[in-house]
Amino acid sequence: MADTLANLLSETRQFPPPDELAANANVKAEAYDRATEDRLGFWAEQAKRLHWNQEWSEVLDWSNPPFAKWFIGGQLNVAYNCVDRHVEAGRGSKVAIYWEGEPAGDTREITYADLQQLVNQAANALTDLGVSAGDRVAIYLPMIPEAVVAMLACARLGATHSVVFGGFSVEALSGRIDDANAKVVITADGGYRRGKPSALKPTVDEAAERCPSVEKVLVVRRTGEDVAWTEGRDVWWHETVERADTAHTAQPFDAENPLFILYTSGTTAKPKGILHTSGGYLTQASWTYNAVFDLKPDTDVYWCTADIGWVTGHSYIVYGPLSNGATQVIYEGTPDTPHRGRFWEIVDKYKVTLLYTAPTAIRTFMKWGDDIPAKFDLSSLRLIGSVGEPINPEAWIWYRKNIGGDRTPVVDTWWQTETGAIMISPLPGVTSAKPGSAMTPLPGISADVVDDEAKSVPAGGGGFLVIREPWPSMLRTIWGDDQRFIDTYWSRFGAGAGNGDEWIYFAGDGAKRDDDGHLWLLGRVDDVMLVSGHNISTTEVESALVSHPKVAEAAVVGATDPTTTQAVVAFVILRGGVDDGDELAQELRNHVAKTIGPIAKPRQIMVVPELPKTRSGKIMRRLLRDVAENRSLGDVTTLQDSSVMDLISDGMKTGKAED
Ligand code: 6R9
Repeated sequence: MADTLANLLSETRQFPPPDELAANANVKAEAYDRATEDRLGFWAEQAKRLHWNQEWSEVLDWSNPPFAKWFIGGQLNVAYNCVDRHVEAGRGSKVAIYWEGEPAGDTREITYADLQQLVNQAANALTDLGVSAGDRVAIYLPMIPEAVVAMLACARLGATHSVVFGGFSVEALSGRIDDANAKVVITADGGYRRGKPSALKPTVDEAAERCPSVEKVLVVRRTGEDVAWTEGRDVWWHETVERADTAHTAQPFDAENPLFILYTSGTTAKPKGILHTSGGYLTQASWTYNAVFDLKPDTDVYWCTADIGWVTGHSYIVYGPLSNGATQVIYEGTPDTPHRGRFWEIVDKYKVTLLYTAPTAIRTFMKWGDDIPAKFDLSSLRLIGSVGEPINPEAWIWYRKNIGGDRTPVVDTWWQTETGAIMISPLPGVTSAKPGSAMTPLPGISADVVDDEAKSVPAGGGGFLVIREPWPSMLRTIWGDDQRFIDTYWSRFGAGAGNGDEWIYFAGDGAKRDDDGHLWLLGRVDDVMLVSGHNISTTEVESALVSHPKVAEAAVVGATDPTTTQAVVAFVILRGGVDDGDELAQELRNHVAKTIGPIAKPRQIMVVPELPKTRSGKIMRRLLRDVAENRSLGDVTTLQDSSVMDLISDGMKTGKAED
């Protein structure tokens, strides 16, 4: 990418916070000034929202960059902070989790007192299985309460959990177990997906055979289907955890004690084990949850639709909400089971007030049609959030209007597995949000958009998104590979690149700063297209396509082109009820030219039924590039549904999509 990124799309709509929300907001505008004046003091103040057994002596140790330590000498127990302290404060009978299984009527209600007992039992059972502080435990479970319990039980013992998406292959699972040298794997016989039981245990059995570190496999009975059993290694959850003592005393651990490893899929062969520790991580996960979702613990019902195997599930299902004593919904299944209104039925049923989901889901709902959410009462919602990808302005507007009743703020939250918690987002009681913009860094976060030489780009400019100062929930390293940590995140700019003494974090996203100084995320810089000497972000062309009334979703890639270096190739999914007529491709090409300029006009447009996505819903553009350049497909192990690629390649071969 050259020093700037073309700034093509302009957006003038803006939505101020509702008066009542602004008046009662947990975090007000003054927080920005306070954090700017004294960043470390600001974070120390947020850390005090937690219970510490031993206070820290120093907020940040940045003497050995890029290896940070936060809250030096401080001691706490993460699980105690998420569970016990609420019970001790008299809130034991408050519901922590309304769990909704995929099969109709399969529900559980778990109070904070219940959760405390469950976590204590699991901690006792894990201790019996030989787990102690510092050990790694792999968790490969469906979206059932035991997943939350297992994570908290590890945290309680000072052990490190590594959650792997239920649904990843033997290859992916064994690679992750092996890399972390996990001693115990916690799994289930299976889970429910699209109305059918889907087995998990056979994958674990095969993976465990390849992983000599695995001593025990703890199995939750969820579907009741038959499973193979290895005596001496396998134990049932209901025969151990559910029979264990419900009392357990939590020990305090050092603020820098490892809390979890989470593998990012990445594009290269070997996944990166992102390491997060305890005190700083919990401080930022907890404070951002309170600030960005404006949680009122006595009245709010929160629902995050992410899977627990994604960082969003870690920070905004487990650690953020529970450390704040929230009441939340957890749903096991898919949005279309047994019907396409399932999400809205759940919002209506539990009177959800705060909803957090992903652009990929929002665009799917757009595709399914406005009439589906319209059938349900969504008036309980007071704030809705988005995470995972840039949200196209039109999808943002659709979300606000059809889900938020044209009333609720929308918070578009930018962050990464590596950042641990939200970094750039509106504050719902302060910010007048623009559709498609994550707006400004949160108080205490120093994000910037820079050119090739790490100089801030002026208003109206585009470039690389970087973070200039360490933050509490930052990754501490890549598990077992400090050098790769330095090479991957710290060697593009600043001291790590041999320029000056400022350590600058760069994790691969492009962004632009608009005339008001607000930030717009433009996707991964690896995806930026070079067309006739212009750097064009895939996000902007996709947003232009989605702004056409017939398009629900679009994925754009740059394919090698003999005359323009790269040419824009677009894959589009149409909105419900729209016909794929002969004129459509030309109409869409013209629409892009009109919205953002002729330079971005796609060479080719393909109408497709689905797009290749990772399990967290991110479009795998790499595979689309393979298709667009007629190559055989690269690594597909993290693909959600491999049959979509056949559909797309077939369409490409028939040439149907060419205009
Ligand atoms: C939380 C999560 C991180 C990457 C990140 C960026 C993209 C996430 C975004 C967003 C634009 C947002 N991303 N949120 N892009 N706007 N609000 O998604 O973590 O799975 O590690 O992905 O996702 O490209 O770099 P992770």
